[in-house]
Amino acid sequence: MEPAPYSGFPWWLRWQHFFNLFFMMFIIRAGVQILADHPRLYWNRHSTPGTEWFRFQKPVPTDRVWTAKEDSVRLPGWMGIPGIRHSIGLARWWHFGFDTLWIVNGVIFYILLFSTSQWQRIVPTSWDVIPNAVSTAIQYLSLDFPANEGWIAYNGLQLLAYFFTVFIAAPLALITGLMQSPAINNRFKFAGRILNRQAARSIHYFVLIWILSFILIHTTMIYITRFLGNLNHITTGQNSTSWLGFIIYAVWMAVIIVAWLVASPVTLRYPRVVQRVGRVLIGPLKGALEHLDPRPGEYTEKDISPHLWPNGKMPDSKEFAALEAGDFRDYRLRIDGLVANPVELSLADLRAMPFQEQITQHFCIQGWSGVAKWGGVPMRAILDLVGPLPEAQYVAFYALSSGGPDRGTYYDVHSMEGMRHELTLLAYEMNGETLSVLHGAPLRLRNEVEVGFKMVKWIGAMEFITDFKDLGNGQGGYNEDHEFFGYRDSI
Ligand SMILES: Nc1nc2c(c(=O)[nH]1)N[C@H]1C(S)=C(S)[C@@H](COP(=O)(O)O)O[C@H]1N2
Ligand SMILES: [Mo]
Repeated sequence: MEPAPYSGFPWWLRWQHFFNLFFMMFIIRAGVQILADHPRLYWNRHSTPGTEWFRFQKPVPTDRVWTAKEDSVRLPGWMGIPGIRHSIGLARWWHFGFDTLWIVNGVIFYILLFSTSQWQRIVPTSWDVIPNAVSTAIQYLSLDFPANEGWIAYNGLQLLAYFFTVFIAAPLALITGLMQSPAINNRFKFAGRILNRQAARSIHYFVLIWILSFILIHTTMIYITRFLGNLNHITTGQNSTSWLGFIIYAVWMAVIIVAWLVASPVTLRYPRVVQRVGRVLIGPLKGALEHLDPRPGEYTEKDISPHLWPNGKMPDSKEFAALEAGDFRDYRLRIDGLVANPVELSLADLRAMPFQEQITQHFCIQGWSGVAKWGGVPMRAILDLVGPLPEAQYVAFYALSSGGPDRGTYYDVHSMEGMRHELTLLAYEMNGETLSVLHGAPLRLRNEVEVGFKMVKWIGAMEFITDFKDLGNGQGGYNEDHEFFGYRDSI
């Protein structure tokens, strides 16, 4: 074969190939960890148990309450990052942080590819590629391997595989990743209806399967066709069979293996550091995009999900049991802090206030979603009643339940802007009926510009504050303190 202008592998391509592999390893591990937090895939927006087309968890039990947190699966630490159960908070920092690096690497790769002749290696320029690929496939299947001409040009099958991976699978991973984000999925109304969050999760998973198959076949072919030659192409950039290629390859693999082995233990030892690094890498971009744009009337009765996954740690105190036994007649919502008029309100007081009903989509950080109708007191009416002082910047919601074993009260902090939103409610009804304890009775928050974990259920008190540094560990909520979630995590 005549050497083409793009024969050989320039230095930038060799280094980018290494970085690509390095980033992908951790993106994949953290991604599988994220999937394990809700180990079910659906095509419908409702995440209805029983309608999943894939799961690696037993069917949802019907004889007992089964929360989304209980459904989370534990992965071994060598596989997921960091491996322990329900560690999506930390896995997300890894996944998104490395995504950023991977995308920067990818964009540079695209630019260099097209500003040199290298693109001709992996972009088919004639339909001949199809018959060529078919005949190569037949050769492979009959174990009569075609000569490895990889230095000069790829055969039809390689061409198609590389083209699909670089120009279809990689962009699809990005698009379906973004469309899983509550903020983005909710903002692009029309696109979000077609590529709903669950469909985006499912396609994202197919991309994973493609990439894993590609890595497996690609690596196998490296080993069984002219091993040293292949290694030299991608390491030394020489068309030779020198052992130097093998040595560089071995060093690269050693770097990856060491990083692989330390990733989970280091994450568990220094979780805040992982969070900080992740925030440096993705934080500003993430912050800029973290805006849901829920509209009244966006969903109608027929959109209501047959089942909304319950979540959270149920209240288990004697006091709560007593309140529940008395149908919450003795329940009082305490509202104080930086307000002109602190109050204590009974359910009857709340029911006497203005009533608002809305049908909205709920997004849990774990990956599930669902639509429900909520009824209760608009937060604007509460603001009018208590009169927040000008210093009030945030509202802390405290639950009548703990967040986890011995770690204190579940709470979360919201901005005043969120409180003034027309869809922010203190809900005591769900789908036209009195709210059940499972979903937060006597009173739960609906702040539709936020994701699930911020919507405190079983609310005991609301406090208007200037800053949340002094509450809990100072991160703005129970999950922010203990699960390393971001203050807003709607991406
Ligand atoms: N008090 C309290 N509120 C909570 C939680 C919790 O653990 N405790 N979990 C949150 C999470 S993670 C989600 S997704 C929603 C779930 O609401 P649902 O059970 O009505 O679906 O409640 C939120 N509110
Ligand atoms: Mo959640």
